[in-house]
Amino acid sequence: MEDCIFCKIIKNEIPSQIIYEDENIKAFRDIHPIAPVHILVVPKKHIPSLIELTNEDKEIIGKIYLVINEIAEKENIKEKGFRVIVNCGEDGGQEVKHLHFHLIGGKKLGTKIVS
Ligand code: DGP
Repeated sequence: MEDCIFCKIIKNEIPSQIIYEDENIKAFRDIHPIAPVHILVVPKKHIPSLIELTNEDKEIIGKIYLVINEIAEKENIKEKGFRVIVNCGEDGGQEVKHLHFHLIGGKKLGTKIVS
């Protein structure tokens, strides 16, 4: 999608620190990290948000979780643990309207995930 910042990152029109890439998925470091490891994992297909998933996206969402595990291992946070967050819509705090999974770790995270 033309105006989507993550679509531009996917097409390498905007630079990013790429962590993982395959035919359908890209992962890159968040520009405003909230922890030592803060990586965004995104489908290359422009899906605006979680609520716009369709049946045809089932496979890619499953693959995204496997990729998250792979990245967690490479980033050495698999053993100690990490958090995966999907913000959805205005109340959910979603700023970028392209479905993305925050992979956050590398420090002890608070137990309160709602603020
Ligand atoms: P959310 O609030 O869930 O929509 O999170 C969007 C995240 O995207 C936010 O943590 C900052 C990150 N972000 C926004 N623009 C860019 C960018 O141009 N490059 C990178 N690497 N991350 C970005």
